Amino acid sequence: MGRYFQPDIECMERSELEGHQLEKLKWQVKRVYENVQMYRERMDETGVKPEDIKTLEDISKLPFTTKQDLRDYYPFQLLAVPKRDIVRIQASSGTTGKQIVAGYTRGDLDQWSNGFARQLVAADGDEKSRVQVSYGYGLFTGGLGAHQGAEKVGAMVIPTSSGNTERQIRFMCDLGSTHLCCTPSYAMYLGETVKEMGVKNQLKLRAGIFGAEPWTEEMRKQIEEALGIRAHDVYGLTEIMGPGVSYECEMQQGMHICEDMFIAEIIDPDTGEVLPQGSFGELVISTITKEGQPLLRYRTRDLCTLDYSPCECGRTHVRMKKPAGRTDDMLIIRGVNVFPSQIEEVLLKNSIEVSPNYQIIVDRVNNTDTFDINVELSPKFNGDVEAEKHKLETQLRSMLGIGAKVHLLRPKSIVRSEGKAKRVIDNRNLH
Ligand code: DLL
Repeated sequence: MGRYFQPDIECMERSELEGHQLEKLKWQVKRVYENVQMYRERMDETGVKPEDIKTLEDISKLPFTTKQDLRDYYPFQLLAVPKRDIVRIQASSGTTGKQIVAGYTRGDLDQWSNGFARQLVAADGDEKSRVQVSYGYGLFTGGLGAHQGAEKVGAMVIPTSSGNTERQIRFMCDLGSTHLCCTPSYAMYLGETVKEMGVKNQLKLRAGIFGAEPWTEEMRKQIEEALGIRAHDVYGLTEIMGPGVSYECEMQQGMHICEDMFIAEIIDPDTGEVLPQGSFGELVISTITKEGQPLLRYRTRDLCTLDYSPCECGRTHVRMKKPAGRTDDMLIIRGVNVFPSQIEEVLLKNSIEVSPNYQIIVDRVNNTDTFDINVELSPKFNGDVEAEKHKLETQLRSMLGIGAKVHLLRPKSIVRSEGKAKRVIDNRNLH
């Protein structure tokens, strides 16, 4: 069953995989202790020496790394190699705060390419595939990450980058693109435009590789339907490695983490305590083979669970469930925790009446939080607007445990995204 890019690694016996992880972890801890001042100081403070890492469980003795550390030691102080060995810089700005950078060596780029290549092959890609990369190119890791991974497989890469949507679709038809790589929100927009242009029957697309933002199972169904493809989820982050840290196989039941390169843990985001297998919590990743800017126990802020049960595809690497959101995405509205993905789930269940184009607007009036959701009606809607609004408000209240005001807008009135969608407008800090 299935096709693999690196079967000897992707399907390695777990005992062998864990042996490899321990060996690499020891190697990495020694390197960062010797070469990165921040880690040496933190380990010295807690009295942990590289020799104290004797088993995989000993990883919990090591300090965490946070995004703030990447800001504090910006741009090059976390490098474990001389700067001349860095051949690429990628960066992410985040919506708030200073930007952070990640330096990659030639070896790091090679590993990253392998990660994405595993994804492409798991999505039925090979050297005959035509891979349209509609992630943005540049400091964002999406474009170049997908590009170099697809090249590694030997596919024909079509580097359209994001934007210019009608031209994207013309290329897709003219060049017979078989695989599409972009954010799920852009895939939705492309699907909508394909329909308007009436060219669905000219597409040769088979699969899509979508990530960089949370998306729901309902959204997957809509994208698969609109473009006539199988949609795979891919995960990554600038700090660790772009797309390909984990990737979804043909079973579409969670993303296999490249465990030969990373050790994953789930912790309680409040206490930092490591949680038992199967728990929901914050994903923490240690890069055990990365050369340029290795990170120990990096707190991703992404919330998910890890599934160690065997996957029918034959891959042995653990699967992460779709991240439900981020610790810093979570909105606290009138004291209640709200994740945008919960709202999306409700809207997508009502996809006959409304489209999944929405925006959440939070503000504060007279010391009370206001909570509004703008959502577009579907072009085919011809029911009673007031009744629809009431229905959505009731469903949202039961999902979230808090009331929101729904505003139903005309189709196409919310700006479409070509990269990561901006779903939340929180004006509370402006006051
Ligand atoms: O978004 C890397 C990437 C590019 C991944 C293309 C997949 C495809 P950053 O801009 O640094 O890097 O953002 C990383 O995006 O911590 C998650 O919160 C979120 N994210 C990435 N992939 C997924 C996914 C890229 N499949 C942050 N599902 C991460 C949910 C995702 N969230």
